[in-house]
Amino acid sequence: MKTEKRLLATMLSVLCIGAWPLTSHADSAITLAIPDLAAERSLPMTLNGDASVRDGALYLTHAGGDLYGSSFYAQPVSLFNNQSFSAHFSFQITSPTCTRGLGGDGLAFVIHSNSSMSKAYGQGLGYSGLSSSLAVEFDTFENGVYGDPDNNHIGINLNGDARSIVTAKAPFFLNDGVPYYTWVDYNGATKVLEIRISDGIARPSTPVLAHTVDLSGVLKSDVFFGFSAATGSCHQQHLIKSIYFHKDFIAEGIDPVQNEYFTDRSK
Ligand SMILES: [Ca+2]
Ligand SMILES: [Ca+2]
Repeated sequence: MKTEKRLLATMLSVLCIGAWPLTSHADSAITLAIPDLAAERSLPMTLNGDASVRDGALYLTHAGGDLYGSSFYAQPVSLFNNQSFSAHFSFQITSPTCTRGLGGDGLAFVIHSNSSMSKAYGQGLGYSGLSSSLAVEFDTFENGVYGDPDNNHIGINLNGDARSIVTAKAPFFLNDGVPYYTWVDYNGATKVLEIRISDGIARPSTPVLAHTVDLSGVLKSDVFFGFSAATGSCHQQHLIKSIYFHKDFIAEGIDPVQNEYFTDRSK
């Protein structure tokens, strides 16, 4: 009897000791964590169209006319929990070429379920025509034909349609060369998609855009996530500088300030 008790106690202590590193690991492991592209030797992302990696950033386009570029995480990811996800990234749009700070055309955070890419330049922002897709666009050029409210807005776009289902006025001039920090969070249980943006690295408490949308009929189970951008007659450079993505909803959002995330290699 004594031996059995001792054995049980030993087993319990082993289980408890084993639980600590597992809990800590789960807290900080996310699908992809790239805090600083300048520190990356090889990016686990595809490069399409004009996209390139140089000078410590992912350039979706350089400042040339009529270009498209996109970059997606090379492995398909399963959004197993009702399409829930949380993403955080920083971007910078520089060198707009038209008068009064106007530049074309903007960039988008994109999740899609396709094997081929969009080649849409100009107002198509590099995602137009992608079926089974969600795009959160940061649009710096007004195209009335697609219902753009102005030349500095954020929009939610489904299935490659460049006409947004909802837009919000951007609280900053998106192409003024300042790095902006963005959070995109989707809770598949409530179907609420929230977008936050800041000129600092602390996550704002209030979203700039929150919208209820059922992504279960939009995205398939396996998806690719990444970014696209395009230029037209007006152009500018579109840069991504950090990328975080998790294949489930994180209620407080991804917090690059307080947490040291690392990429989950167990997929
Ligand atoms: Ca536009
Ligand atoms: Ca738009």
